[in-house]
Amino acid sequence: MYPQFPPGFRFGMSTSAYQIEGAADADGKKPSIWDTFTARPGTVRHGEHARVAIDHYHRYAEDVRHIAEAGVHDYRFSFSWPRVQSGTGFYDRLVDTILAAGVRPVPTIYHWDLPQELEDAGGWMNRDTAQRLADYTAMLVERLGDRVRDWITLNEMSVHTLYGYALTDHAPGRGLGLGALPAAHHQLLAHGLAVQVLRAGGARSVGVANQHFPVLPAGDDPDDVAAAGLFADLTNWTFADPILRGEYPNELVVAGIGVDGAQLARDLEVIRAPLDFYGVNYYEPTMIEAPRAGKDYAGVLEVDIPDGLPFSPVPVKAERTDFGWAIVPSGLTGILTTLRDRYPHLPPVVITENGASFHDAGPGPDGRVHDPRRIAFLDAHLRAVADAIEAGVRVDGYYVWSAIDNFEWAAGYDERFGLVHVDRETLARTRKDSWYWYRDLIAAQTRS
Ligand code: IFM
Repeated sequence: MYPQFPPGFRFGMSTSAYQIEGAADADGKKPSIWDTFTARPGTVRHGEHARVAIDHYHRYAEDVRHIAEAGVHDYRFSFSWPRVQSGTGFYDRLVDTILAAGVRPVPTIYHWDLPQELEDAGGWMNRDTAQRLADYTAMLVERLGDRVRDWITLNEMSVHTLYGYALTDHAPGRGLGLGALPAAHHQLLAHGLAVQVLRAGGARSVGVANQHFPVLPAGDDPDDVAAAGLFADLTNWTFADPILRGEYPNELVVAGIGVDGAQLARDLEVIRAPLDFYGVNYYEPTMIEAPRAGKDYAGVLEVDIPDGLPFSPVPVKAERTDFGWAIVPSGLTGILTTLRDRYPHLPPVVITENGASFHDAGPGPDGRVHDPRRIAFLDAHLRAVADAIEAGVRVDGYYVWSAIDNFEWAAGYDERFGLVHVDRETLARTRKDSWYWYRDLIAAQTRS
């Protein structure tokens, strides 16, 4: 009944610090770019913010129980860089609690919440921020490396660059267009420097979490095919090629990052350091065409791409989540086989995020949260992973995004990705039907 995976396959759940912790000022924490961004009117749906979020900072013990009792092997969370600047006390408690529950902590070092003071010094447009991330990584290793052995460097550098630096939809909301490419290079450099620090600190496994999706040309017209190719370069391959084959995918990107030849070669040597696993976050494919004069492309993606660029997104014909994202499980098989074909030295893959937002109502009279569409989504995507394994891709694990309903960035709290429901008034947690389904799926695996 349940999809089956090879022995040793690791099931997990994912979250990130800013989306769940709240406690915005606890421990003397200074603001991150998301604290600044959400305080600006008009940036987040309904004017919501994450000063309290789901109060994980105070309720972490209960949240870890919800995670561990599902029987997962791994829990992927992230560190808040500005919180760590004033100490790791909260993370000491969190890591100890995760380990005591028999779960392996797999933290992400950076999931988009840059300290505001670093943004004031140029943020990811400033090369020095890469070194600052390496220093912060060293602090984490020193304080937590005795208990945390498995690490993810950065989350979705592509989305952070595109939404936060190229567009204005996410913090820091710079709107630099293609001028944002240096922010991509500096995050990649930060990744490479962090890998060096983690290796020196005796890490057991090191990976990265990149968002990937198939980019489908809208038709056979060569202009559409070229437009889709460029879009794929900018969104997928700019962030994977440097890591997995030590080069950028095209000259436009090389020109955009603006680093001279000799320096670029040295940087790429750092960025291409071998990894133990490659994290893939998958949500939906994108369909692209060459822009047609006078056609309105607004509202196709969650963010609008400005006019004047040589590609435009068009809707993928598919059923949709309540967030409006196309449900295409075969896209996950497709991107996994594409990665395998593109990179002869692809390390084992872990699906570090996959999931769906449905606007689940709170518990009904039976006390349950019924989310059959999430169960169908997860089942179909896990089968798509099994298909990729069958096709010869080595996939070692799968983490659901997300363990628990949380702050979905500019979309606020309407978008619920969790296996556990959170009541917005009381913050009470209720396991959804999908939580029970995931628990039973894990228990139903043949482990030998
Ligand atoms: O909530 C985000 C997460 O922070 C990064 N990956 C995509 C998720 C859903 O949008």
